[in-house]
Amino acid sequence: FKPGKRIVVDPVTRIEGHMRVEVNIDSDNVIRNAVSSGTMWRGIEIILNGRDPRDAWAFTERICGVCTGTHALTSVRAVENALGIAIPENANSIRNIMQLCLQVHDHLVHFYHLHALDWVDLMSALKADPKATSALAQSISSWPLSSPGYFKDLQIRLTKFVESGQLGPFKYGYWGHAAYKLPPEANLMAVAHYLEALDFQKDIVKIHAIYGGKNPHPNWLIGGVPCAINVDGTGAVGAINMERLNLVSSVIDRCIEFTEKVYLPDIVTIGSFYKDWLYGGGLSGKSVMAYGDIPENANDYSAKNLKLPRGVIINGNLNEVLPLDHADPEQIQEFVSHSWYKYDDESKGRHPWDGITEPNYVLGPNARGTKTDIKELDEGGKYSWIKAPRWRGNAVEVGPLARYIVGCAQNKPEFKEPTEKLLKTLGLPASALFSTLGRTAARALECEWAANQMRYFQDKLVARIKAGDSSTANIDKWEPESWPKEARGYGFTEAPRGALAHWIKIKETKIDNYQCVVPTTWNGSPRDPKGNIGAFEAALMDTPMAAPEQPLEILRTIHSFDPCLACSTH
Ligand code: NFC
Repeated sequence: FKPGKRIVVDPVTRIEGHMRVEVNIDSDNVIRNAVSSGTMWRGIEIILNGRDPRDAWAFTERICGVCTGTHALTSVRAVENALGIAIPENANSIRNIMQLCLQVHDHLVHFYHLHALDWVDLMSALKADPKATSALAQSISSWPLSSPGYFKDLQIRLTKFVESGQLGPFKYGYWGHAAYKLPPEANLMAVAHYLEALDFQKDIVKIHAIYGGKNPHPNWLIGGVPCAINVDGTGAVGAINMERLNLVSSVIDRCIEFTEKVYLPDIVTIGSFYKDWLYGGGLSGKSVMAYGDIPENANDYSAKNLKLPRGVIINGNLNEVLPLDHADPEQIQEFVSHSWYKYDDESKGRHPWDGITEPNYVLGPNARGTKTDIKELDEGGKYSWIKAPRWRGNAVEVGPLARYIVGCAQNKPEFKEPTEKLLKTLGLPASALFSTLGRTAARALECEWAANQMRYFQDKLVARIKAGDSSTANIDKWEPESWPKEARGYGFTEAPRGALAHWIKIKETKIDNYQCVVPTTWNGSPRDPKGNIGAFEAALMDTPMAAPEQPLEILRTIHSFDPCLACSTH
């Protein structure tokens, strides 16, 4: 390995989709240049042209099976916005529960199954003392699965698994890497929770299966939700009855308990051993954006009615949260000067209502290799299937950390208090939030918030049903004859990975243009015409690597965003 050499990580694994990272390091092994690329394209925006807008949710939902349902929700909101369709209160509660359920599921799966092994050394767990592991687990939580025998049994199973030589998904981990800091007992406890979360996550998605018919890719509906409520037991139709409502309720209780007794204590324990590793802040201390989501009341998407915060912070000015307007052509624009698409004038960005998606796969003059076997990308030319979205020309970070930063800047106690409490427990200053670890911690805090909000909307739904309201859909404007000749609209959500919006133009009852600007499009964005780098690239800068031929630090920071490349390139 030669200092100064370019390091290529391709594919980046334990993410969704196809991603490549290249970095340059100095002789001191510190990253001085970072390049992130989405290496596969989907073309869903083009597939949508000419189709019935009422079907758009089902196509866009297939952009991704991980953030399953979130594109569908964004899509039905965009069509409802274009056609002026209002939904019933019960539909709003059920949509919120589905979206919050996705947050909880994604955050748990992301932490335990995609990210934890960047901090947890699986092999070191074999050396743990089960008794000491039990004492550690009982000192941090009242979670019942914590006896010495429980950890002993697990260790025996794990040892057999390792001795079999068939490590499966764990085969290529950088076990024993100098950047791992946990003692064996903390590693063993975390491995136990990895397995428990793997088992539990299949129960969480039952909420989607009940309200949306299945998971992944639950069903949605323009004008409401497709599940009918039948609580008196007499009707032939109606999937939602008391037994189903009680099952949803019990899963919600378990989500709250698992987050509070397992996930959050693990974050504190693991975080306490990595307090000195505060790299990876990137854009988070500078420019962040949140659209807001989870409307308290149906049909009002203004900031005051949204339970997740909305606004933009630019250049680290936490004293001013700027307002957002998805319809303003000057605010959100996508650039393609470094993306594999074509515009007439690539020095300019395009607002999504006027967005163009025309593929154009060419490599920059300094790329090495061929189009089908790239050795090194040229970041001076086109190098990614991800477009470069900007807010008033600024690259921004989106996601749970961005939401918590905006919420804290707005002095919202439900975001500020848990954040301050966590920082205090770890003995860290507020600035520590702007880091890889901060991103990981914000996701855990948000998981707890989302689980409790699910309880709130489930109770609200049950109270309305008890009061006699079983309405879940409004079909007044279902027939295209009732639509105007031309219409345009947008819908937005806060997907688990960040701010998501779709823009639609409808002409003669068919889709005339459809554009999605997705969380990982923001975070994984390549450079723009002015050379501004995106959130992934910014977060990798200035990170020292303990052993560059085993790029654990790159994975740690990239994983902290929970990238979804299928979404980003759509
Ligand atoms: Ni796929 Fe996504 C869509 C993304 O919005 N990025 O959280 C959401 O995937 O995971």
